[in-house]
Amino acid sequence: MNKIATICPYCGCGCGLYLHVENNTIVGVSPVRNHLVNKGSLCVKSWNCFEFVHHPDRLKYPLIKEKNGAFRRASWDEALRLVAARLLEIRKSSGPDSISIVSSAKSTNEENYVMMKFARAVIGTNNIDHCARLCHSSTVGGLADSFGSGAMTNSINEIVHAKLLFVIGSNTTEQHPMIGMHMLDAVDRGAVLIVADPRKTQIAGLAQFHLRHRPGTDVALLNGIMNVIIDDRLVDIPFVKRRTEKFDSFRALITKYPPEAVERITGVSAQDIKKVARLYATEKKAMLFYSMGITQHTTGVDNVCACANLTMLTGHIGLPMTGLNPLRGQNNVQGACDMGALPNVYSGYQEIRDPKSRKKFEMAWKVKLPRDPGLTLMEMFNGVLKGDTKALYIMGENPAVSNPDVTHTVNALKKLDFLVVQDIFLSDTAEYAHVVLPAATFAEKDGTFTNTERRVQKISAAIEPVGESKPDWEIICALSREMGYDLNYRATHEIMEEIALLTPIYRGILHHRLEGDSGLQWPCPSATHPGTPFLHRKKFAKGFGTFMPVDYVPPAEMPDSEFPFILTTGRTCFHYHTRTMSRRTSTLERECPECLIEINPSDADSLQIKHMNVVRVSSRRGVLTGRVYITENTPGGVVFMPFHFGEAPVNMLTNPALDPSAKIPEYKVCAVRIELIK
Ligand SMILES: Nc1nc2c(c(=O)[nH]1)N[C@H]1C(S)=C(S)[C@@H](COP(=O)(O)OP(=O)(O)OC[C@H]3O[C@@H](n4cnc5c(=O)[nH]c(N)nc54)[C@H](O)[C@@H]3O)O[C@H]1N2
Ligand SMILES: Nc1nc2c(c(=O)[nH]1)N[C@H]1C(S)=C(S)[C@@H](COP(=O)(O)OP(=O)(O)OC[C@H]3O[C@@H](n4cnc5c(=O)[nH]c(N)nc54)[C@H](O)[C@@H]3O)O[C@H]1N2
Ligand code: SF4
Ligand SMILES: [Mo]
Repeated sequence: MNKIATICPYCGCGCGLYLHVENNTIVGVSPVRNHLVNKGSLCVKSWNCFEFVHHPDRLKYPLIKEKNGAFRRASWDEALRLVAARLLEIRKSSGPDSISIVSSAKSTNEENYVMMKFARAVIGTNNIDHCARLCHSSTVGGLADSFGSGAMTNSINEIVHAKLLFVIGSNTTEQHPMIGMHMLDAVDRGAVLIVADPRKTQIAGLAQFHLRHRPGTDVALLNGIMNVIIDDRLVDIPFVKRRTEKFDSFRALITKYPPEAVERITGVSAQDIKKVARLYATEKKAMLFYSMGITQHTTGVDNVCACANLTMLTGHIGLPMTGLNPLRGQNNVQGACDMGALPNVYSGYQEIRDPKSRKKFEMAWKVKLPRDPGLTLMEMFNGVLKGDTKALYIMGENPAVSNPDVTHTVNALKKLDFLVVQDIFLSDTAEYAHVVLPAATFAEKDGTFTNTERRVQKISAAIEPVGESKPDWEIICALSREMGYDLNYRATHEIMEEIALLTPIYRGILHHRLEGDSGLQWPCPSATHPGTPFLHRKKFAKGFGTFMPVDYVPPAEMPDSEFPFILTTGRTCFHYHTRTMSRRTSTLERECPECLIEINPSDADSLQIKHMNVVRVSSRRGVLTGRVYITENTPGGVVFMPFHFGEAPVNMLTNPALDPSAKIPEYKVCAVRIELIK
């Protein structure tokens, strides 16, 4: 049996594992013992991460849709020729910006780089985006304004040495289990754990303080905490003076948020706000963590800026065991952003609007590049319905289940002149495609993933690609050549060499430096640089850190007499997103076979609903049915549903209202009605 060291394909923790291979078949998994993140452990998804790889449903050859709507098997030659011809035709008749590209946070850095080069150099459009838009675009935007860099500031292996952990809007032990493990180790060593979450998650149950605020009231809560810190003279004045700007206007705004007023907005007692403020401000080794509870709001950027303000006010940034730590979701969502699979930047966040950057990429790629930022993910689908977007190329994403208000998305998918889906399975989205291209999984390819703490790690092929599937980068290169642009690499290390050459934060990151158990954390500006465990050490990436005064604004859609409940959506620990992989994994499916609607006992009582009764949930956008799970973990007035299940598509209900600058949808709050089905 061979043991191949690689990285888990699920979440952004980036755990190291071995795939055990016999006769080109993966027969088992085991953790890398010395890995800095998982230290010899794995979570349940990862222990079972080889089952989907060999699942009979894997796409094994290209498919072309026939006139009668059925797919037929095609050769690679035929499929690529068709895709190239259709894309060239559409570009000729409607211009390059009538084509949009969705890249993938499940694919490698090398593949995302190749995809963004394909969009910009081959198609000639900046219309490229990916699921980070639905996830941490508020972080990328908000932290660019506050600090100048939108990434997790500190490292996972610092957590155990911290003395205080403040976790806001992150269900860490379920969604980032191995980071959760470090947090619980810290608590065992005496660290104080504070959790702010409307739901009583597992980690909230383990916290000394659980602030159970109303969904969408984070700005008020954080402003209230900062009001106490200023009032009690707990501000780190030397830090604020030396390292930050615009403190005065910020302080003026914070006076509007005394804890008693904040109690009325959030439902958290003034007493608790004061206690938490004092604890956080006075402990030097205090780390702040957040995730989707902060970002997925129409005020996502404001929420992120409020978190950044708190770290600057207390000087809890730029040192080990401090910082502002957005937990990135997908295995390679950090990398997909780093590689410029975004409409406004090339790799390494180099602005396309900056003539110097554009010139550099034009010289390297030997083509003229488009100047204006492209469409964001939701704008692409709106563009289809408006008639501006004619073709979509979707690699490794399943918007027919994951977008908000999916009815709108599905209408757009149906209306497209041409849809290509490149996936490992025939996903819900792929059903609408004109051409489906079979991609190889993480276990069948080489390259790198960048985890949430900016750690770039090597993945290695354990087996040959299943059927005729190919690694994403090979497919895109072959398609480019078919379209007349010579995109050609012999292996993924050559792609990384090009990335390093053009991307200052990745300059020293080359495959041969990533052997071993720890990879390299960017920024890594030279071939001898050891990587950067924490950011903003002596100065912020943008020079001074900026206090951004942000006021509390309620969510876009609040409950009323017609739709009296707040629906908040998210995840469970046994399933992953649109379930393409986790439902094809018997252990995970066994543990969580159906979508349950979580409701508080008092609400269930008043609606005369019993445990496991079937209810109808409706919002202004759609209706679904499902069984209820009565639990105190969900607060009164709020129902919770995971978005994993195509059978109970919660995104038929969610509100597509967007944060005005980050364009992230408000997945965490919309108004619904619940009715018992007799
Ligand atoms: N098992 C599993 N793991 C995953 C994933 C998965 O699908 N399954 N997905 C990965 C991805 S891409 C991501 S982005 C991460 C997401 O990881 P998380 O962000 O931890 O997961 P979510 O369930 O989306 O939401 C987090 C928490 O926000 C809380 N919340 C809801 N509304 C509010 C609010 O207004 N304020 C605050 N403060 N909190 C609120 C919810 O109660 C929930 O506990 O998980 C990653 N890991
Ligand atoms: N209601 C609600 N909706 C949400 C959220 C929420 O909290 N609530 N969260 C949002 C967030 S944070 C996220 S990140 C998105 C996720 O949304 P998506 O990215 O659309 O969801 P996934 O199911 O992860 O889709 C990944 C696809 O890639 C395929 N795949 C896996 N590996 C590979 C590969 O190597 N190559 C290729 N080509 N394909 C591959 C999988 O089969 C799958 O179809 O969902 C968002 N939607
Ligand atoms: S914590 Fe995340 S990266 Fe680690 S094993 Fe679990 S799913 Fe994989
Ligand atoms: Mo995500």
